[in-house]
Amino acid sequence: MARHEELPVPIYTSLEPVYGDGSQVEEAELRFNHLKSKFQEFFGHLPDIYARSPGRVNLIGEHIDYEGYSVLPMAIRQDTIVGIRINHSEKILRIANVNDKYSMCTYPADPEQEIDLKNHRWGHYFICGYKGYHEYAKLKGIDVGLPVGLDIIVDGTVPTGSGLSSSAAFVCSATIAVMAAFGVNFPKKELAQLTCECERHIGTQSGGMDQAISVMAQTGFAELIDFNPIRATDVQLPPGGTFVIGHSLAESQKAVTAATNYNNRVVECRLAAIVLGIKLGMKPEDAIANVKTLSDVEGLCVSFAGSRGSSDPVLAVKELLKEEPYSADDIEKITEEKLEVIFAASPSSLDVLRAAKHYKLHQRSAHVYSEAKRVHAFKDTVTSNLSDEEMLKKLGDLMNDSHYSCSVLYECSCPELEELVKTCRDNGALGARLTGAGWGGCAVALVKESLVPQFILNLKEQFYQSRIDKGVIKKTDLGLYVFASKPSSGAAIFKF
Ligand code: NG1
Ligand code: MG
Repeated sequence: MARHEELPVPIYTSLEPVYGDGSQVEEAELRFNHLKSKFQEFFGHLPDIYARSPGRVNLIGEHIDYEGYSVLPMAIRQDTIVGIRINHSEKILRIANVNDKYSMCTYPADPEQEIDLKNHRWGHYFICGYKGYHEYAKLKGIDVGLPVGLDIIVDGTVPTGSGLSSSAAFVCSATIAVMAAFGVNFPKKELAQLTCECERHIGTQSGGMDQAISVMAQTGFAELIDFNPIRATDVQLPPGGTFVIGHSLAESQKAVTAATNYNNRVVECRLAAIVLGIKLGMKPEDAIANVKTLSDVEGLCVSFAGSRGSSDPVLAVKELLKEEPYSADDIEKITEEKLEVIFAASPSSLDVLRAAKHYKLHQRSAHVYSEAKRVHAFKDTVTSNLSDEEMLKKLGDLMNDSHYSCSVLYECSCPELEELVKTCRDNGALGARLTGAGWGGCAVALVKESLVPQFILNLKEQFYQSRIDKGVIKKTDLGLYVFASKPSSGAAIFKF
């Protein structure tokens, strides 16, 4: 039997396979009806076809996908639905949203168009998928014909800027909708790769975790996602534990702040990898040409550690990289090349260099190597024969260690997340950590199933009530900001 990632995106004629048969399917029916009537209102007819793709919560493995390391997310039920119809009358992409907050965006029906990154608009995420589909179709020799107009509507329920990957849910559903509108379907693992690449048109140098889980998730399982090539392995979570997601209510605007946070870390990791490579015997020009990620020099670090009786690459980091931040000058003495030359091919990295004061190579690489290990420890714990009780405790400890590393070594937390994580732990969470890119957004806590209702009540009282009082959120919206989550299913196409 083919692994499920080799299969194309499933096409359904009813909502049940994705939304089950309980209240969720009723909710989905309402959403689809609303979406259809809005589409009718905007465009005067109904969509031809629909695509949906979910958000995700990352359980462990933060900021390591772009360094080539495996991560362990699960899909959540919140998703983005895109309704689409080819419109031969005008060569325009008209992108509407069911939410009035997002006014209609129009773009030329031109797959070659550049995205205007200086003027951020919500419709840009659709264009990522539109361009991505065409680039990939071209690569596969599929005749896409002359550009045609598309009428599009979007309905997203993944809170934005929350670390739950609203962006990937949008880009994946957009790509799949365009693909489906043109009557094409690709294997899920190819889609995971292509959506990862096309989301980079928005200017973040993302790894592939979010798109991979959004496209390939299976109901009831978290997935261990490997890269190069992309693979997904089902991970059955232990009974008795539930993941509760809570929003810190600090919004992380990753597309806007990339140069000083997300892309900055990608650049720091690359520099750390090059410097480690050189210190471990590579010629500077070879390291610059060939070392892209910390995983590229892990072998060298492990050999070095081996010479000291260990197998931990962090040992090489500790001995070879100073803890004080590096200046550009410090690094250029080692690389014998200007940083601007090393990153000449990447405009978004050049933005990072312009904004950076210094580079914390020791801390960033210590995080990446240790976090990569924790992902495997998490997976091994789940498949071990520990008792449920012991297993949950161990998983919680790993999540706590991951948070510490994100917060102290990677510095991608923020005061609101720290407060929320602490509140979770004070109320009996076995472990709690920030999830997603950080700098705002959500935390995820592992909680004993029997304690979940009380746990959520306590969070409401101790974390959210003061924010309701200050008018940051409405009491009636609380359910959007704190909820328990089960692993949900991946992308799907609907044709009714
Ligand atoms: P979010 O939480 O969606 O901003 C980002 C990256 C991931 C991964 C995590 C950190 C994108 C689309 N996603 O996620 O690839 O690197 O941060 O683990 O940029
Ligand atoms: Mg995102």
